[in-house]
Amino acid sequence: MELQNFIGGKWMSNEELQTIPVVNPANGEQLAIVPLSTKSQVAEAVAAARKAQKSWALTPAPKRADFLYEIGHRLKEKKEYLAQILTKEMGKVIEEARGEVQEGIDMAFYMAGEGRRLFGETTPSELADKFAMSVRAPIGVVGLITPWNFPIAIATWKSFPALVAGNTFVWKPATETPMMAYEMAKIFQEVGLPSGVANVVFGAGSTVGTEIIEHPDVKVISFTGSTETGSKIAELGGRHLKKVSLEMGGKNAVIVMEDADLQLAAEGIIWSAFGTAGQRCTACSRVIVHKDVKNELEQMLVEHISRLTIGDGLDENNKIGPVINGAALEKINHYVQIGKQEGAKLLVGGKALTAPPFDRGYYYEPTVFTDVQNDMVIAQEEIFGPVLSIIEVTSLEEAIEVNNSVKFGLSSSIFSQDVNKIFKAQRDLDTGIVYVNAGTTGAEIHLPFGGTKGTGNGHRDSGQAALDVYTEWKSIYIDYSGKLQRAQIDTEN
Ligand code: UN1
Repeated sequence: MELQNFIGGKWMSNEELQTIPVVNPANGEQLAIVPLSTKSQVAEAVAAARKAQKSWALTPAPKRADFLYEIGHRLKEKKEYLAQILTKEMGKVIEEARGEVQEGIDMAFYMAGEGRRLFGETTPSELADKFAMSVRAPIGVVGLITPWNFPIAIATWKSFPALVAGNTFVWKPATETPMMAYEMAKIFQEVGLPSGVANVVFGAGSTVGTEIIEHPDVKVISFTGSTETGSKIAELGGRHLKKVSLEMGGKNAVIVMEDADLQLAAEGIIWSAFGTAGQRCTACSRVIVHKDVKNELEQMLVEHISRLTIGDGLDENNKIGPVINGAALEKINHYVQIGKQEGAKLLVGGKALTAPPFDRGYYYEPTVFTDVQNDMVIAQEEIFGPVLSIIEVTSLEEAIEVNNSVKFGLSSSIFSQDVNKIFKAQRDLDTGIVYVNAGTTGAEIHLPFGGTKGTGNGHRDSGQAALDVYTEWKSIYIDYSGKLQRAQIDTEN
């Protein structure tokens, strides 16, 4: 299969473009080839998006939303087909792939509903016979740069609010997962989205992304990915005065207090640490546990891990699939070696799986370090793999301090049955998402998604908050007094 750019409603030829293979991380098989676009494809896509934007913005929002309903229905019809492709190109196990496609379906219907809301505000004017209101105005062409770990869900978090608000977009999907973007483009075409409203440009490295960010006709950039790339985008976007929305790394923790339901906590930790092979920005990579229950919790975790089946995600029995590629496997292993050198105690795991049937894919054992000190590298940096660090504390205050001591602030969780501890924790945990008696993953699409500190730059994906990224507030004053009323003239003195 040969993937093609989708620009101005057309499939573009790959002639004169270099192509690279798309590989199944479960077994190294080639799934497709994908073109590496250059500056001129990006320019073409932006031109198409710009040309389409005016009439798209003038299309009534409920009519724009009708396309999203249609897209939602198509996603629903194709759910199993898409989930299979997703598992093949990204590696996550099939039940998670289905769940991810479902996130996209939910987002389609949720944002479609927005077509009949997109609420503005009316407010009294300071002056008589004057009406004041503010409305959400579309911004123009937006650039979307999306990651490989949630190739469809995250794309819908960004593209659907952008569309319903009256913007058009140029989307650069992750190099590793272009097939989901290709399938989305097919759906955009099938539902008859006007030409140029949605454009997909494939690429690798920073060429396409840089071009999108620097192009003067792209007004908003929405990015999810690593903190390293995000900071570069912020700098480049800042230089060109772009509105930039960034969703980046996490070092998410589960806090387990002495009064917690330990079995529930262990299950929550296992799911959020090792689901998606730990490759979620919301993944739990630290357990901050009260000393009184540390040993018991560790035993439960080891027990649970012994039952986790690893392998190709297409096999319904497997709970953990491969990591995305060889470079990711090496990076994970590198952190594990650092952990050992730093003196953390390896409780379980610690190796890549290289014997058959794992030898052709990229598999890493679920790994747990204990007796981790908070200043160790493995306790501070994002590993983005199935590696968990256990840190012991003696009070809730200490647990919160440890949680907040990292440079990220995406998700956190507390297991406790004490209502006072729970309320204090939800207030003081410095993350954009807080869970009580649940793991750190599983954010729902109708709530704001994002984090504090190094995780983001104040914007949010999902929920109503996403509309703030893709709209500009416009304040409108209508004077119906029939005379010139001079505002802010102080006549009393
Ligand atoms: C991500 O890892 O970037 O909350 C997104 C969750 C999912 C989304 C994760 N709904 O874990």
